[in-house]
Amino acid sequence: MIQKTTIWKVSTVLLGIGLVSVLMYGCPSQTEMLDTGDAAQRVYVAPGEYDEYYAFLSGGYSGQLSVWGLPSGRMFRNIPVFSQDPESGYGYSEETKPLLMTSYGFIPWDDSHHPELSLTNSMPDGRWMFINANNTPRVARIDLTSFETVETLELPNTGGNHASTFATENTEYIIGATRFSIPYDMDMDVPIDTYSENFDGSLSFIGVDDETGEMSMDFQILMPPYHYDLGRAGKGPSADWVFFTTYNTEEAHTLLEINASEFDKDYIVAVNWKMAEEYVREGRAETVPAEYYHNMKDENTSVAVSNVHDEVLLLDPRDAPDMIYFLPTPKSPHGVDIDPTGEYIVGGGKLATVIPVHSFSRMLDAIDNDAFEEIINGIPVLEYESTIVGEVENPGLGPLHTEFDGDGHAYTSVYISSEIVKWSLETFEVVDRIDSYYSIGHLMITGGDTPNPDKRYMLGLTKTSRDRFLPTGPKQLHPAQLYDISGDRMEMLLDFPTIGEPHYAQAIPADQIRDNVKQIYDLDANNHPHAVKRTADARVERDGDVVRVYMTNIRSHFTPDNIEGIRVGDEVHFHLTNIEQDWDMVHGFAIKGSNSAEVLIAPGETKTIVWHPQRTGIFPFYCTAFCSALHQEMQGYVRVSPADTDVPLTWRTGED
Ligand SMILES: [Cu+2]
Repeated sequence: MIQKTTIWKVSTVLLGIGLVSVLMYGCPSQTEMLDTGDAAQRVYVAPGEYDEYYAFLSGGYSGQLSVWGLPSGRMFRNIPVFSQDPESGYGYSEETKPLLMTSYGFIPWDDSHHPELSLTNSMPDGRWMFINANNTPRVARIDLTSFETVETLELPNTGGNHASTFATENTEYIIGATRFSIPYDMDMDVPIDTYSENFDGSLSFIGVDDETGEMSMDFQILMPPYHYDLGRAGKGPSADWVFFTTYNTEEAHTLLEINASEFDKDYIVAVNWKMAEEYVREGRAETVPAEYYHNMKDENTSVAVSNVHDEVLLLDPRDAPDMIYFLPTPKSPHGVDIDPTGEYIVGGGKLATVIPVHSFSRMLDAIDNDAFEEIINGIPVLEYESTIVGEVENPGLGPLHTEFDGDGHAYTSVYISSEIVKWSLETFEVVDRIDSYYSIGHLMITGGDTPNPDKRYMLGLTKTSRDRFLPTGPKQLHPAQLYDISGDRMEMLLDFPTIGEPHYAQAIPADQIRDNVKQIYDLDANNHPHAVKRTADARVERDGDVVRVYMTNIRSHFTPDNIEGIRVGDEVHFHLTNIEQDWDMVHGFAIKGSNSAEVLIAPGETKTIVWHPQRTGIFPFYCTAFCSALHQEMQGYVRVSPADTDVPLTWRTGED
């Protein structure tokens, strides 16, 4: 009975919202329709020409990161990060499998959300890309010379890492936070209704080595058991600070749709990370047990290696004064975004009727004046009026994320009324609005989260496509829409399909990356322990049940290509070295009955597939990448004999 009443309440609330939206907003605004020839010209990149920007779109539930050109909307590559990849063999090859290791074992698939380019002076420097795994909390680093995932780091004491990845001004830290509060003590088995006593929140500060990019779990901050949604680092005057949004300050653990929407305001958390770092260096953090994996590709061997850590530094705000504050913000805010000057902190109150804008300088004054409403677990709550500097009226229904054009305007995606609103950072008034198709989540402006945006393009990442494309079954794709924002009015240029469900994107001028992109792996620098660099060194070795095939690949043969003396029950390691040194001369390897799929090997690289032959017989293997006119001839055979066979181990290529 109670449940039914509650469900009624939800429906009434939603009906109310719908009604209000119709009354307030009437029909959706008319899309500014460009002359289609004009729009086509603005996105047209002639065959053989390059795009101006690389754009990186998260894959959402595909766990990947895809790379696109702007303005053309052409896809270049899908980079596997938190998921095995049936195209490249990432997560199947022995060299890459450790990157998917966690304290919960090998996880072949996760949910990737927010890509972040590494920063120097708050500007993208084109070195690395970071992205979070939302489900089993992790962050990953992608090397932008190879466009490959080279490192993953698990976040302990975290239940869902959504507020990640966002970088401080010189990538000193990548931040993360628990989306769902959970008991901080590992594996704690308690009734869920002891939420308030036993559950905690946490913020994570992941250090990044300036030279190598290597990440480390530097410290965490203990937080009240709220939910932490998104984050951003400050810039300019606010560069020493990072900001997170909270929801569920009600501390509900059931029916959150209602129970986490009771309060008028939740909080934006402001953390002085430099001060936090000092406190940690002074020894104010406590060492607490934790179990988490750190996996990284070894630069020398190119083999990823896992390390397990068993403790983490935890800073309690009660032991760290003047470091962290709550800014009351209506209502269950989602995005928190900092304008190019570093002065404005914009909340995306997804249930709020206004877009609240806090002032960083007023925040500092409020702290100086002790303008506190209360103190929660050592964290002062600043008075709303003391920090707020504007409320954007009539912003549409369900504001989520904001980026900036560097020309005095902010652009906020609005989910329920399915539009983007452009508003002035001077008057806090809406100056333009445009429909999105449909139900927009994040938006991204070229450089729109930096101190120096390019007032060029805006990409809207929408949740449903409905009637926009040829239908392909009940599930619709999640499209991206490209807008020109160089003029006074926003203009839609292009609508294109994406991979998975992009939750955020980052873009960088192509010339910051293009010339640094690797074309081959240098064979001389290949220090893989099982590499063979000359066909003459190719061989097969047996050690008990383990057989190692040291095989070279070059147009158009494998060496060796006939192998006999393999036994049922063996564990066969195919160590494949592509000894080509030409760009794009990729070979692949697949053998019948292998459950490891196939693997692609770039020029100069060594990759390993493990095969467990379960039956006797002749097993063909072949190159899966079309590499030459005689690609079809790039093949071989393995003979598998019974476990007790006396067939000797032999291998050859071409000899009688
Ligand atoms: Cu080939």
